[in-house]
Amino acid sequence: MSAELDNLIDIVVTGKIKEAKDATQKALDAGHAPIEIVFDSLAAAMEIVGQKYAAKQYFLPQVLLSANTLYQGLNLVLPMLQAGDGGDKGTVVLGVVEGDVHDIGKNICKALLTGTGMKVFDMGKDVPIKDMLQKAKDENADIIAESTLMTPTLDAMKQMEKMLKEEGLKGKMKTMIGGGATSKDFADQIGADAWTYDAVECSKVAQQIIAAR
Ligand code: B12
Repeated sequence: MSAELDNLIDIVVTGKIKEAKDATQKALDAGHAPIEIVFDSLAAAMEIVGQKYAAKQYFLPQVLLSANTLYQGLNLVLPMLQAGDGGDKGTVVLGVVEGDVHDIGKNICKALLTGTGMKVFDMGKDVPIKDMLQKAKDENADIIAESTLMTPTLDAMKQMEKMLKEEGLKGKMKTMIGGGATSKDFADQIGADAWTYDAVECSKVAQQIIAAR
């Protein structure tokens, strides 16, 4: 770790929103790679925030402030990761499922998937499954990638598998799921084609799926 990365963690955890962009720039200037800043500072800070929330040291307003602070830095580094924008190495429809607004992880996945040269249609957050499926059909997507961090919204992912089967698309369009509420076991249980723990693995597994087509 370094003083720049540590400083950025502190800024996000304590919600010093006005300082986040400059601190991110300083970390870049000090030679840290964008991916390092994303995982070792920004995502690491959110983990600390999550622990504080779970321990009731932080409440929703602080969590929201930290998330907004994080975005000041993330918006600077994510474009650097998605240099391959508009590529033709496969098509992905990506979104956070209906009922869930947690979109930080999904946005990191988007940047890394785009960086591999895939065309990524980002449906945003709180997206009805039927809209995601419709978009996947319209764009003839190779992969539908769904994110959720909440247990009550897991059912939407199950619904997606059901709808794909009903429409005869299961297997033709591959599903990838991720986000804190998901697991490999859950993916196996609902019949999703892939699950990964983080965004780096997400882009690797997506490439493997496309290569196997
Ligand atoms: C930040 C945050 C918020 C912010 C979100 C801001 C935003 N724009 O995203 C705000 C303040 C809005 C928020 C609101 C709420 N939150 Co909240 N929040 C968090 C917190 C602290 C951090 C989440 C985060 O951003 N992590 C950092 C990112 C980088 O990690 P990530 O999303 O997991 O993504 C990585 C991987 O999972 C993976 N990945 C992610 N998506 C995908 C997709 C695919 C396809 C793949 C392959 C991989 C993949 O790659 C990513 C990068 O490596 C978590 C705590 C925690 N431990 O997660 C709680 C947490 C998720 N929240 C929780 C709750 C309950 C809520 C609220 C319901 C609270 C309330 N009472 O209103 C609301 C939800 C409202 C709604 N309907 O969605 C709970 C969920 C519990 C559960 N299991 O259901 C958690 C776990 C906190 C807790 N311990 O209780 N929250």
